[in-house]
Amino acid sequence: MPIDRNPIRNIVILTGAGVSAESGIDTFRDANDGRGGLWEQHRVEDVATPEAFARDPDLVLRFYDMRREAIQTKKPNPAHHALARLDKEWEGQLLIVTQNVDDLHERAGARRVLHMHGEHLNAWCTACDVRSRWTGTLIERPACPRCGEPALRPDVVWFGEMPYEMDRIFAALRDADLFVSIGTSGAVYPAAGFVRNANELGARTLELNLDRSQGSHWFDETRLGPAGRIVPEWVD
Ligand code: BV8
Repeated sequence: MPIDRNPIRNIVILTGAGVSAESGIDTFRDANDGRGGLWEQHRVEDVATPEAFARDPDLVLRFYDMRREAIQTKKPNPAHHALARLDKEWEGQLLIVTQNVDDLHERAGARRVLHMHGEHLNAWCTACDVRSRWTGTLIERPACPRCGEPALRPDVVWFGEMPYEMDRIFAALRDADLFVSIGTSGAVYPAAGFVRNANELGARTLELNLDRSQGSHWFDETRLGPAGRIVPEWVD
């Protein structure tokens, strides 16, 4: 059943790895496929940290080079396209806050997108602190396009680092009449806590997910199924 559009003016949508799963991008923690968020037998939480980068930069750069290359062969799925349609049509405030570092929301045509955990297709120079679009690899320590130093790291928020644009996210939550969470396990904070902020601020809360998440009990409503089907059903 589509959104009840009358009392809703302002929407915040949080997406996680599950919205890109049907595009062929692995999720992090799907226990039901037995991987449990492993990469080369490393837990993501152990690779996606500044400490891991300091300890074994080649391992971390290889992890991101492999994923940066992989996403460029993937395409948006019906969930991304439905959210892009909603973004285009919605006259009130709308913000897609994504934990994902792929660019599939944008490639589907969404414009009001905020990458709170950074973007695979950017590199961040630790020498001059400038971020540049980067589709190549980093393992060979290429020169920063701005300062020329071989000091580029993935522009991705690691565990223990502050997610991007938190002020903008909380401002959107304060205005929201509806908070929708799509394809996230509710395992990682502060994103996993947004539903509680939304509840306290008086918004209605809806979860669209393949399985119940760690935060399902905080939502007014949970609809289960693949995002490629249940997101267009919700939007259209
Ligand atoms: C911070 C970038 C503070 C890297 C990522 C104890 C308690 C509470 C918090 C903490 C704690 N100990 C430590 C913390 C903080 C920590 C945290 O939350 N840790 C967890 C593990 C407990 N958080 C942080 O460190 C954050 N920073 O807190 O900073 C601070 C304060 C002051 C100063 C400095 C700092 C930073 C967190 C960001 C980490 N970076 N990503 C990368 O991508 O490589 S997190 C990583 O997990 C990804 O971004 C991912 O998006 C995110 C969340 O995962 P999900 O997107 O939910 O994906 P997941 O696989 O888990 O779930 C997929 C879901 O989809 C499932 O539910 C599945 O059912 C569903 N699904 C699957 N297929 C489909 C589907 N749904 C629909 N359709 C389908 N087809």
